[in-house]
Amino acid sequence: QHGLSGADWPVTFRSHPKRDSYDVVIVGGGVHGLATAYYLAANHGIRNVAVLEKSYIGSGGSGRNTAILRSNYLTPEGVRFYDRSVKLYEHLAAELNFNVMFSQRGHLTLAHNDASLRTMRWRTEVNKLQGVDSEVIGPDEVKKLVPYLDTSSTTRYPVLGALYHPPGGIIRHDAVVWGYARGADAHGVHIHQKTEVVGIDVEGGRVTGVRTDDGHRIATPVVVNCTAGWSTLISDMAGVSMPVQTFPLQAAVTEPVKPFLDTVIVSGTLHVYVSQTDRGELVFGASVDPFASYSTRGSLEFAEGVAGHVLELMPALSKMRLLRQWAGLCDMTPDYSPIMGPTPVGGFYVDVGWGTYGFKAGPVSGEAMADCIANERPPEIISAFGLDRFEAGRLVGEKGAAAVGH
Ligand code: PYC
Repeated sequence: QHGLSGADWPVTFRSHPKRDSYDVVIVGGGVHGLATAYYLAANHGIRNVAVLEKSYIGSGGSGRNTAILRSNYLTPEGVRFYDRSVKLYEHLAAELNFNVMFSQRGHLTLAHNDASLRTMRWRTEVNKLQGVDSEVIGPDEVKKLVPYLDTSSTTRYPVLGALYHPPGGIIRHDAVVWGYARGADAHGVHIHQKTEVVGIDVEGGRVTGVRTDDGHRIATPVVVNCTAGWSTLISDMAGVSMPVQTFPLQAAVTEPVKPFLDTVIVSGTLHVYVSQTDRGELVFGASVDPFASYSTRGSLEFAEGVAGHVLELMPALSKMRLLRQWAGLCDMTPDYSPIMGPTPVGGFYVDVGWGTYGFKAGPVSGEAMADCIANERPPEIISAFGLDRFEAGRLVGEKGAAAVGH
């Protein structure tokens, strides 16, 4: 008996009445929105900040991902950016005084053909040039790291090698959300759950306020769109159109079993990734669904497909039972890189277009967006990700670094 009932649990963050005005209003209470609020307050002393969340915090992509962290991307801009996130994650438990359970267990992207091996070598070289630990290893080394993986040469898609990325791993995603919420709250940020933004007021080309579904009008000179799934709808309210299409991405977990898998395994060819949580469940993910939709329901096609491909990798799992499955919404951009920074509407900022990479980018996005708002210009680390790159043709192609083909 621990002696605590629910009523005795310490409050993670407080509720407040809404103010009539804030210096900054952040739309979206996931890891991006909460981290932006936290760093605005902690790094820049901007505390009169509201985070508006239409459901409960972490109910979108932050609670629906597969909790994988890594920085083994393809472009120098992407590698530098995601590496800063991994570095922030490494110190996040100490920064927030909250156990986020980051397990840097190593990340393996399997290559089943020559073309994939070539991409893995390319990524390795780009990673090393940016100081990120990645290397291509052969099937024997893969087998040592993952004894249960079928690395025989007789499978349909034999393992020819892998991109091994030791700093990659998994984390407790809810703890990241709660930790940032608690940290932001301690600095005076207001977090308003069950508050949907239904309008953004723009006058003379500048944001002046937001309207919420409970009838409030909140005046503010700065609105930050930190949503996923609804990023185009929120941007449309400010009159800014986004080159984004939204697709569901499904995932599933099994019943818990004794720990046997202490790396993250990804197979782009088989469209599947697998890791084992600290509770012993196996977490499976795949590609986005093949059609644009806002649905967050799981499908039988996904469960069948993922199970079949996992068994091609690890036939010994055939008796395991799936416990649950779910979907999150992925806002795909044309180049698979995010859209971050100011927009043509004064005071309207975006931190959107995360595709399947959003959760892992939470800390660096919060840090960079806070810097961007406080100093009124994008910091170097996100300068390549501006909305204007599509018109200027300066794309940052990260499709080749997707965990699986989409
Ligand atoms: O990019 O590592 C990744 C990833 C895993 C699941 C979705 N995206």
